[in-house]
Amino acid sequence: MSKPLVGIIMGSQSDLKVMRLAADLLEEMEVPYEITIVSAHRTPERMVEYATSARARGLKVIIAGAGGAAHLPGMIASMTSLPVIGVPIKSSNSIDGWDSILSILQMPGGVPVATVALDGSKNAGILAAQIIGTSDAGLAKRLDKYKENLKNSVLSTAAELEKSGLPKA
Ligand code: RP5
Repeated sequence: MSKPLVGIIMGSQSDLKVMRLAADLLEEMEVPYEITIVSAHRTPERMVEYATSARARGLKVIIAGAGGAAHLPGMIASMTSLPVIGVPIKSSNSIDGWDSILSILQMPGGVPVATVALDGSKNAGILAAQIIGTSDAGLAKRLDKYKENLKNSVLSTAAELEKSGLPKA
């Protein structure tokens, strides 16, 4: 197994059902990744260690997911110059998900977190692959194919709808 290029971390095991979609995408795109739990509030020392060792360990991008008072992505971004993609999660301690979104999105100037949609970890996986794909021609080809498949899927659904009309309710 090649050395991981993407680190996927999340605040709790309860985030895994969402965050595994990023891992699935990276597997599909053949991008080596690692995945673990790092909590900003429950394991702060582990968070510092993860962020400060990430570049030296060979990671190129970090995907960090958290819910509620979602400090993990921003705190990781404060300690590394690797790109950090934040995934807001609608968790058991979320009011309605906006708390997670705004905690990750509203970073101060100088410390960006590329924030995807609520529970949007699949897009986080795609974005991470696209970042790695800027210097990997084979991966860029696989990503182009992925987008081509998205287009073809919409076109064939549209053609089917136009031919058969509304499906029975
Ligand atoms: C956050 O609190 C985690 O990222 C998770 O989304 C949320 C709830 O965690 P658990 O109480 O389910 O462990 O830090």
